[in-house]
Amino acid sequence: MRGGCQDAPQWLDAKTKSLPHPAVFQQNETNSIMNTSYNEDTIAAIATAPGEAGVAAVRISGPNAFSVADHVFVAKGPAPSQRKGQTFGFGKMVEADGTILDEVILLIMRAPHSYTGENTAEIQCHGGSMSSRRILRRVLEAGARLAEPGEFTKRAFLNGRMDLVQAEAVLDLIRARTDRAATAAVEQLEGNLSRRFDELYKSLIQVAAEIEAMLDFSEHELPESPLPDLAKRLVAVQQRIGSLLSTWEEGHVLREGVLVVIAGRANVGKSTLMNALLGHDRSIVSPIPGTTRDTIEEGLVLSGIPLKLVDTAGLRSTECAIEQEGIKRTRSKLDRADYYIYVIDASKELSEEDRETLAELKTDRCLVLLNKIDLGCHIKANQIPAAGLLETCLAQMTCIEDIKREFLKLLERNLPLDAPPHAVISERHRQLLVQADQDLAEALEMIGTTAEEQLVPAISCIRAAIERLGNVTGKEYHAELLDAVFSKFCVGK
Ligand SMILES: Nc1nc2c(ncn2[C@@H]2O[C@H](COP(=O)(O)OP(=O)(O)OP(=O)(O)O)[C@@H](O)[C@H]2O)c(=O)[nH]1
Ligand SMILES: [Mg+2]
Repeated sequence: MRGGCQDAPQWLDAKTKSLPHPAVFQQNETNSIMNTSYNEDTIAAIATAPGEAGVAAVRISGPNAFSVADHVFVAKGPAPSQRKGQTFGFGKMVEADGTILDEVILLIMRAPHSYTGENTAEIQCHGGSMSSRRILRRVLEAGARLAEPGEFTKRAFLNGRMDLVQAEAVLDLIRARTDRAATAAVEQLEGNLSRRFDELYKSLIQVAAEIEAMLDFSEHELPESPLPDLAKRLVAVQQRIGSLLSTWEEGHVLREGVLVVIAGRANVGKSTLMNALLGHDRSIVSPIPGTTRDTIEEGLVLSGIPLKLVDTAGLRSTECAIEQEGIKRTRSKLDRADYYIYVIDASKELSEEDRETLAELKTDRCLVLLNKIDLGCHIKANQIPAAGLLETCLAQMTCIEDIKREFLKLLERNLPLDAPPHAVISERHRQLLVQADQDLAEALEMIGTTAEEQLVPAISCIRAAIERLGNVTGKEYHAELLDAVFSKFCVGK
C-alpha cells in the first residue's frame, strides 16, 4: 500500500485479474479519440483509499467503458451507453443474476472530455472496503481489465491530456503533506514547469536547425559566420538550465522532506529534544547513557516544511555489540542527512569525539545546541564550527521555540522560504538537465574551434540535449521511461 492508494488487490482471484474481453464487447463504442487511443483495453480500478469513508469510487476507462456499465448498472431512464456525456444518474449496481450490490451514482464522461481522454464511467458507491471491492469484481467480470499502477494517468499522457511533468505533478499532489508542497504541485499541474522545459526544447531545436543549414553552404558563401551568435544562444539555454537546477533542493524538500538527524554523544539530551520537537514522548529518555540504541524516525511539519526527524544512538566507544550497531546506524544516517542538530553537554569540556564529529559535518547545515547550561557552561562559541549555535536547557522546554526559529534560519540559507510556492524540479528532471547541460558544454567547445568538421559532432551533442529535454516532458519517450514514471503511482490513479 502506498500513500493510502490501492495496490493491486490481493482479494481478486487470479482468474478475475486476467479475464479476457468477452465477445459481447467486440463492437467498440464510437468516439473521436478511439482512432488515436493507444490501447483498446478497458481498464477499471478502485480510485479511493480503503477504510471507512462516506464515498468510494470505482473508475472504468476505455473503449468499452459504457458497455461494461450497461451490464452492471440499473436505473430508470436510458442505459449508460445511451446517456449524454458529463451527466450522472442514480441507480443500483447489480450482479449478473440481479442481486443488488449497492446504491450508486454513475458519472458518464465521454471522450475526449475525461481525465484519461477516453470514455470513462465512474461509480460512486458507499465507502468502506466491501462495496467498492464487490463492484470492482463485478466490473471485471463484465469485461474490464484491472488497471496497472498509474494506468489512468498514463493514458491521459498518451492521449495528449497532459505531458509527463504534469503527470508527475498528479503524484506530487497526491503525496503532498504540506500546503506549500500542494501549491507547488498544482503550479506544475497547470503546466508552469512544462512551459519552461518546452521553451528550452524549442530554442535548441532552432539552434540545431540553423547549424544544420550552415552545412549546406561553403565557408565563403556565408556573408558572416552565425556561430558566435548561436554559441551565445546555447549559453543562454545553459543559464536557464542552471536556474531550473537551482529549484531542485526545494523540490527535494517538498517531495521527500528534509532529513534532520539529531546526533551527539550519549546522555546529552538528544531524545529529550526529539520529544520536545514532536510534542509527545516518542523516544525513551533516561539518565543512563546509551538509552537510545536504534534510530527513531518521525515526521514533523515546521512552518510548512516537512521534516523527517531522526533520533539516534549516542556516539561513544563501547564494548556492547548492540550499541555498536546503533552507533553504526547513527553514522550512516549522518552520511545521508540534509541537516543536523548536534547536541553537546555544555556542562563538560568539549570532547575530542565532539571535535572530530563536528569536523565531518557540513557546517552550513548544522545547528549545535550547547545543552544542560543549567549545570554550567564550559564551552565557548568560538570552539564550535556550525552555522547555528544555541545555549539550551532542554530539561525546561522553554527553549524549544528558539530552537525551531534557529533551525528555520538555517533552512532559509538554502531555501527561498519567503518566496511564494512555485513549481520545482524533481530528481528525474535534475538528472536529465545535468546531462543536457554537459551535452551543451561539449557542443560549445566544438563550435568554439570554428573548424567546420566539428559542426556535425556539435549538432549531435545538441540533438542529445534536445532528446534529454524531450524525455523530461515526454515529447520524446520510450517504454522504460514511462514504466519508470508511472510505476510509482498507485492503482486507480
Ligand atoms: N540538567 C539537565 N538535564 C537534562 C537536560 N536535558 C536533558 N537532560 C537529562 O539528561 C538525561 C539524558 O537525556 P536523554 O534525552 O535521554 O539523552 P540522550 O542524548 O538521548 O541519551 P542517549 O540516548 O543515552 O544517547 C535525562 O535524564 C534528561 O532528563 C538539561 O538541559 N539539563
Ligand atoms: Mg536517547
